[in-house]
Amino acid sequence: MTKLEAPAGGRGALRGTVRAWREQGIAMKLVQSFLVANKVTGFDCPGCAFPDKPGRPLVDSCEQGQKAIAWEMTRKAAGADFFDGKTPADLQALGDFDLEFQGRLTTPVLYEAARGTFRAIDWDEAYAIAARELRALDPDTVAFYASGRSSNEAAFLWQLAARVYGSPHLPDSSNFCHEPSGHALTESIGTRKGTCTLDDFEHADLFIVIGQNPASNHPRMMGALHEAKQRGATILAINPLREKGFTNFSDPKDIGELVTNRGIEVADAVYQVTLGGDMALLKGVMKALLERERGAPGTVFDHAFIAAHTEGVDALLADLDACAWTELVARSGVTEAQMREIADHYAAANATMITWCMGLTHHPEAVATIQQVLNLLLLRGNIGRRGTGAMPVRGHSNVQGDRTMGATSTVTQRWLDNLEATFPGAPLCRDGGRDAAGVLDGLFDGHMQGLLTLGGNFGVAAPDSPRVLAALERLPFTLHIATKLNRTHCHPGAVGLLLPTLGRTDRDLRASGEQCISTEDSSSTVRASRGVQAPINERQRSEPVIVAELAQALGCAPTVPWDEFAQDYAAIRARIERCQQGVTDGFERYNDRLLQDGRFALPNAAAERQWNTASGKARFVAHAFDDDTPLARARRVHGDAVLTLMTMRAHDQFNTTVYSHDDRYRGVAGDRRVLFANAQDLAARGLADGDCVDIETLVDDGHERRVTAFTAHAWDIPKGCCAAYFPEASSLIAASVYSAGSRTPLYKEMPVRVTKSALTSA
Ligand SMILES: Nc1nc2c(c(=O)[nH]1)N[C@H]1C(S)=C(S)[C@@H](COP(=O)(O)OP(=O)(O)OC[C@H]3O[C@@H](n4cnc5c(=O)[nH]c(N)nc54)[C@H](O)[C@@H]3O)O[C@H]1N2
Ligand SMILES: Nc1nc2c(c(=O)[nH]1)N[C@H]1C(S)=C(S)[C@@H](COP(=O)(O)OP(=O)(O)OC[C@H]3O[C@@H](n4cnc5c(=O)[nH]c(N)nc54)[C@H](O)[C@@H]3O)O[C@H]1N2
Ligand SMILES: [Mo]
Repeated sequence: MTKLEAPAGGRGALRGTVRAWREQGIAMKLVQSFLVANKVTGFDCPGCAFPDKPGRPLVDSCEQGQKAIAWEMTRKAAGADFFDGKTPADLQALGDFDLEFQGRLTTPVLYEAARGTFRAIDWDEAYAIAARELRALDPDTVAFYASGRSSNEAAFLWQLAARVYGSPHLPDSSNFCHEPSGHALTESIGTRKGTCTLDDFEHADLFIVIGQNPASNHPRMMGALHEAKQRGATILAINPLREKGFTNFSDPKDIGELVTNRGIEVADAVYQVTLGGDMALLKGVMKALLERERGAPGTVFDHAFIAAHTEGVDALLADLDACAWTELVARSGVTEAQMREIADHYAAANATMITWCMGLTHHPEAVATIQQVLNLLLLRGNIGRRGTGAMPVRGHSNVQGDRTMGATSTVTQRWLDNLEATFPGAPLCRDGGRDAAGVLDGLFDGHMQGLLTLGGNFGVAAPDSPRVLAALERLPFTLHIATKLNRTHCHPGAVGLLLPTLGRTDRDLRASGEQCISTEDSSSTVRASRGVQAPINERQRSEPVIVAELAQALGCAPTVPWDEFAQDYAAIRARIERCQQGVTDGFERYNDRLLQDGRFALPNAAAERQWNTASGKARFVAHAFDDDTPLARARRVHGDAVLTLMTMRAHDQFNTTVYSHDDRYRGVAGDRRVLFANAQDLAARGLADGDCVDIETLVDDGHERRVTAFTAHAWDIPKGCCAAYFPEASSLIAASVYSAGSRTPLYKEMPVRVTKSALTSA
């Protein structure tokens, strides 16, 4: 069926790009930005964190990147005229799309509950108010959230400012995202980061893409897969949905496909696993491999690698022996034959890469499941060889770099020692801090008193969004540094500041000249990024400048050269280099290499087969199934009434930023309040395609969660599973249940009940 339709990518992607620019009122920027996005001389695309290829001719950003760029480069502005006299209720009345559509923020804005309205103020007043409010609070009640859009330089200053102020609470968007990947990788192979580079994409002969929709969320990865497919590689997708990028994709860079408007089937097969069924599926694949190995010893497992480099294989094999096929089939929703087929492909491949994204991380057993991915790779020595490896494909363009810069609640003692040595005389909070889940607890129980954010949309991205937004209004103080207005900003504390920042695409001129910042992608390449467009308004300041000036106004650490940092970001990088000694290898001559070559790669020990685990070996980690997940508990109480809900992205959004109400690749237009469900599940509830439904969460924690008037779509999704878009369905996600070990919200495994609505869909 899909063959006759326009492919994903291709002409549609080019049309989408042109439309994105036109909507922002920008003519002819297209060509220029295509030329400079992700080029050595230009800026790092503010979209996803997939690595870019230096020296690639002409086009190396994608439709989705171009949307993110156009959205940021808009000449529309929300300034004093827009804010003065408005109440929070006025702003809350606007939809998410309309809030951001106001354009770029251009002036500091203050909200005071005593007045009840917002008003534009100048920077000095903003810093003075921030300093006054922060001094009045106990630092232990203040959190500093970072989204992954900022730069290494801003993230470094952010964590430094928090710690000298006295707060260790540095929640970040990673807590909502790839947190379980970091946990699993660290325990299993001694690195927090993925082991693959673009070179591996060019040399793998099997790709297993799990829980990821790259056509919408990492289109440059689709380009890499498309190339791999054309040179004969096998690509397997494990996903409850037959995402269109897998079944029919045309690379917009392929002129032939563009002319014919024909795509290719990029994936050789899509295995439609049930939501949360991946651990069982991966165990099934390994069980099949074990059986093959026993039938013909030495032909499947890489015994030399296992003996020299790993520990724990016996416990894993014992676990596989103990699992019955019937159980693995029931839990995964795929057949034994399908699991054996994946095993056959895997055994036949010389070099395998496995990539994954939120389909694995937003689940209760996320860490355990990702460790099965690593177990599978280790069995055939598929880490540390060309064309092999484990790749958690990161979300935000600099989410990995923010972590490398210590902007997170858990850092090593060595990092804190280095900070102290680099900034003698600066008082530094060395306590362990709250992650996002800890901050949410503190917001609900009244412990937290202040929230500062460096980008992001905390109150909407978090689980239980309505409760979080209400809790933010109860805080004495909130401060947000942002490019555009979003819903979190509409719920200020008693005193609320909104500070307008430059983005990636904006030229950044300081006393020492034009500045560059740096970012780190999913393959640990650090690159320079320079804006190309004059800022829309001279009042906007860059993130490093805002954070440095804020910290200076606060006056906690006069020995830190905040002013120097604000004038010359090379001075920040010089300190970063010192602080990375013994923490992250590869930052030597940070400034020189960045300026000379535009980029450099950080080494990855596991990719060199050096395992920074306690034993010095890579570890096979066996896990039993957990039968006490929120889903299992709901099933025990509500039986077949329970469906498993995942919240996911449409093609036309970047996280909480919604570009349009269409999802071109899923054939949905003009409506985001939709529920994708299996036709049999709908029928069992007396429902049919097109019906108007209500959805209610079945987590027994004393809170009711319900959305109404969603339109049901009968969909090709495994029985028992359903899907809706985030943020429209975000209020259904409970902030009382998290994934084991990493405390990531269960955005893709909420037990829900679906019923006919008394209302009619919009
Ligand atoms: N254009 C664009 N690009 C983006 C983003 C964006 O919003 N827009 N967001 C960025 C960010 S921060 C991130 S983290 C990434 C997100 O990138 P993705 O992880 O691709 O995004 P989601 O829409 O959350 O999609 C999850 C995918 O996992 C599948 N899935 C869900 N549950 C399961 C499961 O239990 N098992 C398996 N095997 N599959 C499952 C879903 O069907 C879907 O295909 O993209 C980044 N890039
Ligand atoms: N239900 C549900 N919820 C989810 C998810 C899900 O799949 N389902 N996914 C989760 C994931 S993977 C993630 S990563 C989080 C994302 O959570 P966040 O990172 O908190 O949210 P974003 O929507 O990416 O933030 C968008 C805002 O960032 C600001 N911004 C954009 N660019 C810049 C910049 O350069 N500088 C600054 N200072 N601000 C900027 C703009 O004001 C914009 O409105 O959401 C999580 N929430
Ligand atoms: Mo993410």
